[in-house]
Amino acid sequence: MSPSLTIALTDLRRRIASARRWAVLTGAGMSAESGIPTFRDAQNGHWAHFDPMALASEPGFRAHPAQVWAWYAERRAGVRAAQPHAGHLALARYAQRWPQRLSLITQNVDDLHQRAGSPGVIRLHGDLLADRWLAPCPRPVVAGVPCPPACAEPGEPPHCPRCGNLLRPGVVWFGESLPPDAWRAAEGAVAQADVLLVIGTSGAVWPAAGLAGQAREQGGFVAILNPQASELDEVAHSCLVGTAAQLLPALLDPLS
Ligand code: BV8
Repeated sequence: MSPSLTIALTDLRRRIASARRWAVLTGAGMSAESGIPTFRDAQNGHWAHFDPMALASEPGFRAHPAQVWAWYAERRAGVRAAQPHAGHLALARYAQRWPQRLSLITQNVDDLHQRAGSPGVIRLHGDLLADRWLAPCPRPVVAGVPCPPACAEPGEPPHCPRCGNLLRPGVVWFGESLPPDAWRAAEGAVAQADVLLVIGTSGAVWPAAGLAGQAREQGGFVAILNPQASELDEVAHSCLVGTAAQLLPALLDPLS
């Protein structure tokens, strides 16, 4: 580890140790070392092969339901096969040692933080492993009979046999508002945070990316953990160049 990184880690650890409350915001890079592709990695990022607006949006799903459903099915299989790595576990150990001091906010739609044991994860962009109906059900009960279970044709999204409503992934698509409760919780956590650690995000997706600037404006110390430069570097006080699985145990285990 370079001397400058060691200094930055030591300084950040001291700030976390003296923080009354602090927060973490994670992005796809947090899951990279668990084998889940990020969005922008050129060699294997999801978006290297697809136009996110074409797929991760309601118009995209309505236009190409089978293709979008297949993309999410493939991603779900990848998440189910993945395991939390040392960075997820370090965050969970810290949270268990110091309950109520750390708020964990994620842009990710996988469940790795939860499976690692982190409590109360604030999920800004929903849950990849959940389904919900594409449209509000027009007639949930007909003649006393509730909706029949969804049925699926191979390769097609499941649909209601009575009204044709489609199931869709329980994620927030582009052009959709974030879950109000999650967004309020995230803004509230950042407002109280003496430190915000931003891990594994390019800072390209809003309004989540705005949380870093909000933390800075409110006097919080903003640190970034990322092996590469990001769009948030200019609002950071400190940039730790490295990966989540490498740096989080080094940062947090001495405190846990
Ligand atoms: C909305 C679920 C209101 C779906 C996702 C300004 C304000 C508000 C909105 C906008 C705005 N400007 C533009 C918008 C619109 C849009 C947007 O942000 N567009 C972008 C593309 C410009 N935002 C929205 O639509 C949001 N909704 O604003 O609602 C509204 C409502 C109606 C009408 C108008 C407005 C909704 C956004 C949510 C989209 N859904 N996910 C799915 O997953 O399929 S976003 C999805 O992409 C992820 O959840 C994640 O958030 C994002 C990808 O970003 P990252 O996580 O940063 O990943 P990326 O690959 O980019 O970067 C990885 C990073 O990790 C890199 O920096 C890399 O160096 C690093 N890394 C790699 N390995 C490691 C590592 N780091 C550490 N360790 C490693 N090992």
